[in-house]
Amino acid sequence: EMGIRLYAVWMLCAILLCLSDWSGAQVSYSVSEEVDKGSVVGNIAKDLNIQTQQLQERGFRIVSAYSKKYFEANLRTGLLTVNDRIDREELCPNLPKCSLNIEGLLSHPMNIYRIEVIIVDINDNAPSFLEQTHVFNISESSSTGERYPLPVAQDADTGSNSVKTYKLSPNEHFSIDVSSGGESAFAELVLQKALDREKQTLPPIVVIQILVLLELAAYVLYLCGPC
Ligand SMILES: [Ca+2]
Ligand SMILES: [Ca+2]
Ligand SMILES: [Ca+2]
Repeated sequence: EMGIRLYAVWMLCAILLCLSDWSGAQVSYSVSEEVDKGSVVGNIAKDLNIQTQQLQERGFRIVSAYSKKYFEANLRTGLLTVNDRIDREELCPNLPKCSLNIEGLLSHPMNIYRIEVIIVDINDNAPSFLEQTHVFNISESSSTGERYPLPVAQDADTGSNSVKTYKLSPNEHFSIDVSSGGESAFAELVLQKALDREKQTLPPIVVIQILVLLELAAYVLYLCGPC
């Protein structure tokens, strides 16, 4: 009975040791998303202080809970390399930060190393509007200074790679007021010159181009009388 109790205490200690080991990664790397297979992430042998000979002899391997094998360890060189496509937008949609957590295992005796790889965003998605055309119904009696919120453009990237600004092609009737706060930017059209439907000088359809992060998206603005 004493033996069982001692064993239980020993197991508890082992579990606690294991858990305390789990609290943080021993090594943290960062790599850009979408890099080629074979790109070097870091030197695990050097950073975990393991001799490359030990990697081979004790059968070092990378394990993770992910369905894809994103990384591979070269037991001869000690280098951790990219093994599969890493798409930040797929892994961490709508999240400002993204990282992959993997473990390195050594046998005889068993050692577990926690490795964190931070995935750095690249600008690989163009901003776009969900709708191709947006119709504003603006009365010709609308006074100057009136504001019309534009739909928000979407961009799967994060931070400075996401929607930053909107631009309007030069026209006499509208200006654009952009407010960019935090992760996204919003824009409003501001009526600068009253619309007069009867005047021949004004075309029935005014095309307004909105530039989103240097990408042009054509918007059509239909003008109508009191509607
Ligand atoms: Ca991507
Ligand atoms: Ca991206
Ligand atoms: Ca982008």
